[in-house]
Amino acid sequence: MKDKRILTIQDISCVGQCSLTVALPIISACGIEAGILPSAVLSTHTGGFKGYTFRDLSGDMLDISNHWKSEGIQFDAVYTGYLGSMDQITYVQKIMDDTLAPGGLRIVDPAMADHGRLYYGFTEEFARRMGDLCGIADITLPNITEACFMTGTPYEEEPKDEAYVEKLLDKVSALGAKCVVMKGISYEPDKLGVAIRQNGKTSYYFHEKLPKNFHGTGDCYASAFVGALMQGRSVFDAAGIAADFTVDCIRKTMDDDSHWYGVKFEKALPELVRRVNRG
Ligand code: PXL
Repeated sequence: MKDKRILTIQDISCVGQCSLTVALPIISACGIEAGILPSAVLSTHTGGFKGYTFRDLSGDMLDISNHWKSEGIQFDAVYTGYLGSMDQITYVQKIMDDTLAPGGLRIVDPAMADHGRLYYGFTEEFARRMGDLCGIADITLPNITEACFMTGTPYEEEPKDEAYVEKLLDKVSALGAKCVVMKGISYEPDKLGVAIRQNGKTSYYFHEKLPKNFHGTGDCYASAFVGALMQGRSVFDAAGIAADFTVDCIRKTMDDDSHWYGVKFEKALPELVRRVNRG
């Protein structure tokens, strides 16, 4: 049997438990080979550390993928996360065209914003450009904030109103994305969930809402989703497995106040592996 191989393109934040330092171990733990294309190297992520270093690797991205092309290396999916510039978005579009195997999936997590605000260094123009990348995606995984920025929609924290969520899903779908997995939906006080828009229909997966938020949970979510999907789970099942994994990551972290910068996803991997391999 030919096993699946994916490529993930995002930065390396050396410390901080996000982007490639979580994507690679999580996808590998799911039993899927992961090639990586680091778009930048930072000493830490940008959310709460001061004075971090930033080495832009944009200039290497096409050289790396051209080498793969010359070697005939292809991937069953390309999954993108945090990207540092609009040029990188352009390069990613070409790298997807050049390296995807026939039928390969474009999976775009527009990791750039949360809780109504863009991450440090991003502009509204960048957000609209990210909307173009989501527009060519087979599956995109925005949170509510990212969906709002990409579609020019006023932001509502944890919208209670189903009509608002449906409208937002319509707008992200109108960008061109074939399937949208939107995170951060809450219609009841102690439940949080994801809305999945596929083939014009919306389904929901709800889970317990924990009282704390952490950096990097979007990356844990997207990585577990990719791992489960590439192991043959449906989009709906993968969205649920990824949600439960992310809740478990938060639960295993929230009592340790010294661990403010990310989640202890390592502790939640054994259960993820069991779930992904169960039938
Ligand atoms: O988790 C998203 C992320 C990835 N990479 C970098 C970040 C962040 C979030 O702040 O700063 C560099």
